[in-house]
Amino acid sequence: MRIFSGIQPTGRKHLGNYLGAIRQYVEGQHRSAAVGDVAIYCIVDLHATTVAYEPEVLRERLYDTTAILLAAGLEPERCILFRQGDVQEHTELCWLLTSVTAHGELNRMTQFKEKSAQQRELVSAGLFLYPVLQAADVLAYRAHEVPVGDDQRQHIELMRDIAIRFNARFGETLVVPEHRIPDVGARIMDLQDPTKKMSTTGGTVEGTVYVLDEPGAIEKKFKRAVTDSGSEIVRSPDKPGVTNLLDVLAVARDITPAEAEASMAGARGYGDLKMAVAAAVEEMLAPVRERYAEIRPDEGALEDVLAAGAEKARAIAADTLRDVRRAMGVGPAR
Ligand code: AQP
Repeated sequence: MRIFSGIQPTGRKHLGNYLGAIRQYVEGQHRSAAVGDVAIYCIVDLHATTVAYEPEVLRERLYDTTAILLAAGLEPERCILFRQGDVQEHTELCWLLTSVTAHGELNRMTQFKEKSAQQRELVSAGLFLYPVLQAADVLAYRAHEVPVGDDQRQHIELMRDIAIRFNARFGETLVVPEHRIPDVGARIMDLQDPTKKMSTTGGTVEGTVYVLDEPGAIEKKFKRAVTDSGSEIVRSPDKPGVTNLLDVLAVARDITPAEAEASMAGARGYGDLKMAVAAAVEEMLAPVRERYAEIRPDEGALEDVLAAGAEKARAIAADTLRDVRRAMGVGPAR
């Protein structure tokens, strides 16, 4: 069972990233190791260049994200953690896969539509090709499983279609991966607008809880969370605010949503729910924040982790690329 996932070096990772993806990464590294395989996690700096960015800031944010992942529990001895730009096979495979990707498919990607609408100066061709590079990331490692949040469902479907089409056209070469989207926590909503997902670029500042937020900030954001009419603390489609809070409470406490609901039976109102969620999230994130403070200053050590990870990743990806080139008739026959 080989697991692969990528995460953007946006630095300020939020609660959605943590519950939808990062916690799954930590669990996945143990599950993979238990069956003699390896989980591979990549910080996707090349993806981050598809929208407006500052080069110096990108490098800083990459270290921030690396430190967050290590602080959350990734162990470089148990998994492969590396920087996408260090393994050139990703970009080569991206190009090769464009030959089995339909232009119309890329045009239908909702993330492209949303992100291109946000760009002020340039909608880059890289943004359009983003899902193909993402497919290359996963397919280069012949991964079976991709832990992601719900917003990545469409991209995973596309990468499956790309792999299936490649195998049909050039012969069985690539593994068709499955997504792993958690039952609860796959779509954490913005606390100020619970009809929108918590997001790095599209959300509200007050409605976004960051992994590195101090306890006071976390409490303030939950206290001000937008809830719904009525006072019943139940999960229901017409109560998106309360449902979101109960989901966060459930995953933070490692209980089911039904148990989270039951635990609030004696609550006096939404205020009690907000305080309970804030406390559970603070407790969950405190150790991550503390470890981050220890790990982040040593950029040399972070570079060492990334370089060692890249070497291991390159060995696997180079093997796949050799097969892909051969199957496609690119380069010499042997
Ligand atoms: N709200 C969310 N709930 C659950 N999971 C989420 N993810 C993102 N938002 C939520 C999952 O986090 C992983 C990393 O996402 P990314 O690499 O795309 O990082 P990002 O760009 O900083 O995250 P955002 O918030 O998704 O950015 P925007 O909205 O600006 O594009 C992925 O597995 C994702 O599913």
